[in-house]
Amino acid sequence: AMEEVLDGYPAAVREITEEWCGRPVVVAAAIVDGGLLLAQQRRSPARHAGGWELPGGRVEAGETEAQAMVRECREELAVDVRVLGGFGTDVPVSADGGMLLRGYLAGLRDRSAVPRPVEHRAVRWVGADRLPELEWLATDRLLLDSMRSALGGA
Ligand code: 9L3
Ligand code: MG
Repeated sequence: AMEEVLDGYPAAVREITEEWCGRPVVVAAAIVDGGLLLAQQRRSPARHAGGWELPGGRVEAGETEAQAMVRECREELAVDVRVLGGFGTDVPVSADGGMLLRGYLAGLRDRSAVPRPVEHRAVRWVGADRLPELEWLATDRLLLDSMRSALGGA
């Protein structure tokens, strides 16, 4: 589909677009509830252990990004989320074969559900003032301003 969209564009534009827009996507959920954002702490792989991130993972074949987000949040947190909108900008995940991290704003379907760290070391609800204190993965740290905005800050 992308080839058709790019038909007629100069070769340089096609190359750059395929290089960047054709990358596999890792979705990340900015789950917001009651003025707090959900962060989770990784236990693996070793280079990410202890780092904090937004929940999510790779989009699998035949899946939409929204479907991937719902699946990942079930797997990682054992809760159902709904996609509420876009979030931030794409961030390259350079260490992993040129994937792109793409965030979506999300909410809990059942607000009384309690997210559990199924695969992770810890899960925490964080207010805007405490966001910078966490040791975010480098990719997710680039989304700090967007996290603050999602919590209603400036
Ligand atoms: N990643 C970075 N920040 C995130 C997520 C969900 C993922 N918020 C990076 C870590 C891995 C890659 O993307 O290098 C794939 O993620 P996962 O499938 O290991 O969660
Ligand atoms: Mg994951």
